Amino acid sequence: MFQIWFEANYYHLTPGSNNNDRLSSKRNVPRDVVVLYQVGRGPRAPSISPFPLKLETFLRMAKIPYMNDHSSKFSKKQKTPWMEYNGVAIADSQFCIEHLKKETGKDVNRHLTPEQVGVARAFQKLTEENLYWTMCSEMFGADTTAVKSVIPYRGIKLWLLLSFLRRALRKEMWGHGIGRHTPDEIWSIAVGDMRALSHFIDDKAFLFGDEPCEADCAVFGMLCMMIEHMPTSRHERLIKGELTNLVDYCNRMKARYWPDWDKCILTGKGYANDSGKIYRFDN
Ligand SMILES: N[C@@H](CCC(=O)N[C@@H](CS)C(=O)NCC(=O)O)C(=O)O
Repeated sequence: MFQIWFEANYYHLTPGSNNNDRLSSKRNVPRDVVVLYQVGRGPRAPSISPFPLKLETFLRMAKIPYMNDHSSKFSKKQKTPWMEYNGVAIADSQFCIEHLKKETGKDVNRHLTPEQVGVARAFQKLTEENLYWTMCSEMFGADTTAVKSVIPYRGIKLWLLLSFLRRALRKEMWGHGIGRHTPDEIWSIAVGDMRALSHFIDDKAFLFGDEPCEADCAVFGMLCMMIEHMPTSRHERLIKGELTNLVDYCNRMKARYWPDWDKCILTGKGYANDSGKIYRFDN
């Protein structure tokens, strides 16, 4: 979440009226292969942001071939991630998923009842539109240990970046509304959300039993940030200390969709920059 805004604002954003202006290259992308534009890999999880990790996990779950573009180029909405599919650019992880479902006919929610689809959406929104902001507040609050553990800079560069991100984040959190609460109130929201997830998952393998669904991608992406990229934070301590079924849940998702996890994280054994490598999970 840091490098992102910095790079977006200082290096990569160019005015453009539609996403297609942003399609990077004349490179040959085979038909039906997604190009996933995201920031570089993270030190302990395959992304430093929950949303690219959600989308990449969905591509694996739905067995849609893809390649990454780690150039950190942002979408026309000035966010990451976004994707290119058969020459069309789509911004926002969820709109990417909706577009791919329509184009490919793949549905990873087939096994859910309409009631479960409703509950899945509610938990996804709790995670992405509420819990996420409590994480931003925690990372850019008084204790910056977590954010420093993922920023690759030191000294003045680190200070400048942190100051810039803090200012940008404060504005966004105020606009969202969460930034108008006290730190204790924000923490109480975070605890309520994390406990709700933990209670709902309980001892199930995934959100709705033995078969994962689309919302699992979003929940997994967010929980991985707390577990891997927020060291010493209250979020990490609560999950690892008390809500340990959430750690087990992430480990199951990892085992199922990320057998190459170590190769996709900067500190992993065998890490390799995979920009342009085509992933196929169709067997
Ligand atoms: N709804 C979007 C959210 C994406 C998002 O918020 N990405 C963050 C990175 S964690 C971002 O790009 N923030 C830049 C900004 O808000 O300026 C999605 O699902 O793709």
